[in-house]
Amino acid sequence: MALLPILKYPDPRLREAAKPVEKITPEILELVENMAETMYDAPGCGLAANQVGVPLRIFVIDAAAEDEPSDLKIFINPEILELDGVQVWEEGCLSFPGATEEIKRAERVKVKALDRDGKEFTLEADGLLAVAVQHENDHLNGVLMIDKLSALKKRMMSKKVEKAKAEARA
Ligand code: K1U
Ligand code: ZN
Repeated sequence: MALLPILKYPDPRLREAAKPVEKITPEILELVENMAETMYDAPGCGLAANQVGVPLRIFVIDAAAEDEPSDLKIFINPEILELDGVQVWEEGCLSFPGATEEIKRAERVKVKALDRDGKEFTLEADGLLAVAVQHENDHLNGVLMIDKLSALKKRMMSKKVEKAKAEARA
């Protein structure tokens, strides 16, 4: 297993829409394992393949609370089927180090995807898991949380990211 470098805003590769996985090969399974390891190491509760420079429609999520056992979910070729209600969550993003913002999203989501065995499943989620599914699915479409902010908050977020990147380099 290996840790993968996470692309940081404004890397243009974060804006490219990811392509469907045609076949679940051993290389895809190795990528999924490395993505999970990278997510836990960051730490984060989600990671999309294009955040590690692989433009394929894959994301991983573990939205288990700290006092619960881990619950890794793998989504290959996910499709959001239903969105319902509204919730506001203080979101972070591993591609925006040092910045969080309140983002409005659907309260409940129904999503279908393939698991690591290529078997289709449907998941209905609310709370943090619903937020994470929407956040990661946005990544696969090249959409970032900064796109959902006012012009003023966009500028503030960009500055926070540049500061965090400079601190990480120092
Ligand atoms: O996609 C990403 O950049 C990961 C991101 C996903 C996310 C999930 C839920 C709400 C908003 C965003 C994160 O994991 S942000 C960091 C985070 O949620 C976290 C940080 C430390 C410990 C546990 C979770
Ligand atoms: Zn993100």
